[in-house]
Amino acid sequence: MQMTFRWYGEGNDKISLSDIKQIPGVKGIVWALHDKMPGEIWYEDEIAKVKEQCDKYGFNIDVVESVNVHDDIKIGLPTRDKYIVNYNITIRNLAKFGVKVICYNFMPIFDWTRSDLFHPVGDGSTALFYQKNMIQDDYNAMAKYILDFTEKYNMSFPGWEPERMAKLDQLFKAYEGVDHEKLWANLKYFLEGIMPTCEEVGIKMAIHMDDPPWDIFGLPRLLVDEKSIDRFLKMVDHPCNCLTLCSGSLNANPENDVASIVRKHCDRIAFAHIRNVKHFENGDFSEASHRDCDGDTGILNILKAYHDCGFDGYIRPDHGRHLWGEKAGTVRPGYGLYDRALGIMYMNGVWDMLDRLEGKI
Ligand SMILES: [Mn+2]
Repeated sequence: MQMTFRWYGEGNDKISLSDIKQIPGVKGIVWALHDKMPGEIWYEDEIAKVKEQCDKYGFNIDVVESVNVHDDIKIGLPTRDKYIVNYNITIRNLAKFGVKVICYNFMPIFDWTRSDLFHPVGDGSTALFYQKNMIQDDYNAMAKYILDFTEKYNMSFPGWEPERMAKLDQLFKAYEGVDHEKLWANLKYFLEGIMPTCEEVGIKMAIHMDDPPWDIFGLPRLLVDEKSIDRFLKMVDHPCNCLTLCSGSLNANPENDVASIVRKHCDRIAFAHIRNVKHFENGDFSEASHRDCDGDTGILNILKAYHDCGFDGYIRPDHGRHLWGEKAGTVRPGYGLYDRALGIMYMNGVWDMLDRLEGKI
């Protein structure tokens, strides 16, 4: 495995590359141009700037998360072809700077969704929290909670661009008639439009699981369980059509056995997100530390599965809790420094021991 750490960029992240350099074993920065709207081309000079910043610390920029997909592609409008052309140009530009994996998602309108960004865990720390009965019918109330937060603290979240969120009712109208089958067809059309470029320049497209893995506000969600992952990989059976297997997103549904999905599809997992989730009986869930016993996701089984498969792809700790003074306004929700660094050390520890038991180190 190749350990990475997500970073939101100079001036957009309170965590510095120098901070990240001090976490043992981090080889690469998972990055993006966060001021880009979905559908815009990423230009070479903009990419070169990030590469230069990361080069100074010896970090690779092999993984981008995310190049967001324009709504017209997801809806299947005639204008999608223009945005697919732009996407291909961005893929080519990224490849010129050594990028190997592009993480993206295909969720209609909303990206990851939570009802509380700083929920007390019980030990003095806070974490992202999903209260099931809060995310039912009123999408405007949920969007308002997120947008008020981003405005108050002057930050933007990928997938929650205020420009898009301002037109929520219009967006919902545009997605009318886009049911699961239509969305699958639109995803296939998109992938078939970019696979030749990916093959030519050696980039893997790695779709992120839907978070949470079920329909919300009547919008279809596709990448939700083993069956849907099987369908996705078969639908476009190409070595560049890969997964960002997010253990936390999948395990928000406790029925999902992430370790067995790892064993089944390891060769098509380009990027692994490791995150632990704690479930409550009423269907709510909270994010937890990466330590296996702090949640229900089965982190040890998942890491063992990756190790058994000889996984040499990219991996990163996903969301962490907020610790030691990290709070709203000082930290991006889920993306503090400390708990993700602890998560890396936990993963390093497990991985090193598995290597040792096999005599590899
Ligand atoms: Mn994830």
